[in-house]
Amino acid sequence: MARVQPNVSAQGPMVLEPKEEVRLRLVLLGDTVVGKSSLALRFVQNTFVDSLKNIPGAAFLTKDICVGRTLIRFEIWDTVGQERFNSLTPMYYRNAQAAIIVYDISNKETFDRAKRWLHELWQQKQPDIVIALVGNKTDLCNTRAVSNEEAGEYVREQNILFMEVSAKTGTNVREIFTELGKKTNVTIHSPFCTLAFQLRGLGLKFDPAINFHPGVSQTG
Ligand SMILES: Nc1nc2c(ncn2[C@@H]2O[C@H](COP(=O)(O)OP(=O)(O)O)[C@@H](O)[C@H]2O)c(=O)[nH]1
Ligand SMILES: [Mg+2]
Repeated sequence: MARVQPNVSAQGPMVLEPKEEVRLRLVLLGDTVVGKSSLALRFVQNTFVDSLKNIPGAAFLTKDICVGRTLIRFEIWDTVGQERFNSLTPMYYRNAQAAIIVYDISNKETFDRAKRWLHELWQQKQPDIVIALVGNKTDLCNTRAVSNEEAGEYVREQNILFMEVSAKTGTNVREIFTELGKKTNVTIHSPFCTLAFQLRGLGLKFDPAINFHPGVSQTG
């Protein structure tokens, strides 16, 4: 069980227990080589690997963060290359509570592909899924091909979260996950999810997730 870090105040150490814990199943979507795995690794381990071939094929990572008094356990599902062949099945994102659709700001084609992923997600009609569009590689702004304005205008129409980030420098990476966590936490308090919590409190497991990848779990 993850613990909340002690909060040191002028009066001495004070431990703030979380009022609740939520599990958040998040999927990463987007074209190949846009930096999905790099974003996950930056968020979970605060590391960056500059060479594609050195990036481990992490299918499943976890990370706990506190948002207010809520401990959010992100369960991050990353593809291990299936997106390259357009072979991601809807099963990959069917039970997701949050999705990050990634594009590379220096590659217009990946932005167009991200729009198609969003369209695909809307078609699934998943209630309460919280979606963020993320423009990665802001460190490559010299070769930018998608302007912040263009992407911003698009997300306003779609009413989803949007942030430009860099997995390489770490800019905005924690921020976008935190924003998603906050928004999902609001959504999670729908009557359906409240019931799930009550069942859990009674010791009954409510687990709609389908695990179909073997994977490693990392908490930190
Ligand atoms: N310059 C730059 N390169 C990045 C960034 N994020 C990822 N990359 C590189 O882009 C390539 C693809 O990254 P990867 O995470 O494997 O992409 P994925 O196929 O979407 O999972 C790798 O060579 C990464 O080092 C970034 O923010 N800036
Ligand atoms: Mg990858």
